[in-house]
Order: sequence, then C-alpha cells, then structure tokens
Amino acid sequence: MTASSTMELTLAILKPDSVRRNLIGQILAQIEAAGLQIRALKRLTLTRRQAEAFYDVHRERPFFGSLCDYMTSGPVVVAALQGERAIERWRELMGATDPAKAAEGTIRKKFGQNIEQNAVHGSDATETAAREVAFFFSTMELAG
Ligand code: 3AN
Repeated sequence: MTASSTMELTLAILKPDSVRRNLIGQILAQIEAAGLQIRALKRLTLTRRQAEAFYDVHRERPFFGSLCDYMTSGPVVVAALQGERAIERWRELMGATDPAKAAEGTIRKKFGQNIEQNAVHGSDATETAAREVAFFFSTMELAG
C-alpha cells in the first residue's frame, strides 16, 4: 500500500440556508482549518430536475418533495474536497443529520436549523463520492 492510497475526493454542498445567511466563508474556513483541501468550488442554483436526480436514492422517502423544494430555494455552493480519508473526515466535521443530535463543534451543530435545513451535505461512501463529485465537476475543473 502506498502513502497516497487513502487520498480521497468527496463532495460538499453548502445548502441554501447557509448561502442565504452569509455563512459560506465561515464554513469554508472550517473545512480548510480541518486540513481538507478545496479542490474545486462553485456557486449555482439547482433546477428541480437536478435536485431530484441528485437525491434520487431518497425518491421514495416522505421528505423527498420537501427536500427538493428546499434545495432549489436558492443558490448553493458546491465543493470537491480532497484529503486523506476525506469522505469520513468531512462527515465527522459536518456532524449528525439532525443538528440537535450533532456533536459540539460540528458545522451542523453550529449552523444547522433543523433536520432538513442542516447547513451542509457530504458524500457518505466511496461510490457516492465519485458519483456526486462527477455530478457537479468536470475532469478539467478538478485538474487545477
Ligand atoms: P445526510 O445528509 O446526513 O447523509 P441523508 O442522506 O439521510 O442524510 O438525507 C439527505 C438529506 O435529506 C439531509 N441532509 C436532510 O436535508 C434531508 N433529510 C434527511 N432526513 C430527513 C427527515 N427525516 N426529514 C426531513 N429531511 C430529512
């Protein structure tokens, strides 16, 4: 095994409630302070079709419609994060899905408002990270 074999890319989304409340800088600063590198970054507004495709695994869940309404309610910032074990480290830094249950110091504890408007998204596994990074970023955008 080589030293770089655990280097990973993962996707972060700063959700509409974060962008609306001017938290982009604070959240990105916390990501960088944790030692994760911002490999690619952009702000955009998801279309309904894009939100539904991104959250396709949740299509049958009762909160799917509301989640897609929320995710299209304003601009988001998407970032590809790179680092050793980046997927797990970004999940730890985000905290639990429900901000009320998130650990002290996590982004969702600090900035999340409720289980839906929970400030940030992070890929949960290797396969989803690859899919989600490719959903937003081209090879050229990741090459810098
Ligand atoms: P996570 O984002 O922690 O991986 P998931 O993948 O289970 O959580 O859920 C995706 C998104 O759906 C969450 N970030 C949250 O915005 C929303 N969500 C999850 N569970 C609920 C719920 N019970 N009620 C409303 N929204 C939810």
